[in-house]
Amino acid sequence: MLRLPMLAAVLLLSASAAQGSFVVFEAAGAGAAAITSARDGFRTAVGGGTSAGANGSFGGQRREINWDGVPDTFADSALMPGNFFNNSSPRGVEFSTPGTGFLVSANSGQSSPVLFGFPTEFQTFSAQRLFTAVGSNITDVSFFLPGTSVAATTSAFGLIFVDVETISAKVEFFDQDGAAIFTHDALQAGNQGLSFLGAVANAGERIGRVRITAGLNTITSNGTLGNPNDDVVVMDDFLYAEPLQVPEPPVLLLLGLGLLAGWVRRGPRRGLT
Ligand SMILES: [Ca+2]
Ligand SMILES: [Ca+2]
Ligand SMILES: [Ca+2]
Repeated sequence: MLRLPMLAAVLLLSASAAQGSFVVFEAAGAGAAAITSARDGFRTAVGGGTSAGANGSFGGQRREINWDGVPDTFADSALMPGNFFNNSSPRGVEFSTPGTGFLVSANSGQSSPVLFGFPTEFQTFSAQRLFTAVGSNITDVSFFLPGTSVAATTSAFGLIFVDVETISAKVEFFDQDGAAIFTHDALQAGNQGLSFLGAVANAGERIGRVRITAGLNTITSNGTLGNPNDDVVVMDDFLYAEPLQVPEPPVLLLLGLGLLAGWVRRGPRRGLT
């Protein structure tokens, strides 16, 4: 009599595992103090030391990007190449967008105004630079074995949004086959506020791509929005677990598939006549 309920329970467990199972860390408020403990909780869950080593690696468990070390030559008004943080500074991520590129905000003293030209809308979590896609609210993050073109996955991703004033910012995770495994909206922080949103896999899920939606508006250039009405949102620090190589199929399995393919082409062996 127990078999059917047990089977149902097993099926339910399988279904929830297929949806992905992530621990969420989130907070929002007027300034850095409001989100630091959520950021620190995410850091602790991922692991790693307290100060970054070479290429932003925290003991091989975590990497972070705060944009602040991007050189002036790749900052506003110049675009930052989408592969900067895999080629120039090998942290194992590359960015793409349906827009026209990526902008890292200017430091004071550069010819472009700081904070993308919106000093009453934005602030930094880590001074001085912020990050945005240009002409789009979408940033896709793909993972690589740092410094190579070898596809990788991660187990955790988090970031800081700036100026989330409506339900207008979110992250979506996809596995290495492109299946959606997680989505979560960022908390609202009010004008010029900061929102932290991070999620850590707790059942072995691997993230092959992260899609970040930052606001309903876009930045088209310093001081210029896509439209005068919708909520504009930009980004500061990215944090993620060390990208690891996607495992190759086992050699024996490949060998078996090769033999099977040969058998299908030739048909079963019928002797030597
Ligand atoms: Ca920064
Ligand atoms: Ca605002
Ligand atoms: Ca806003």
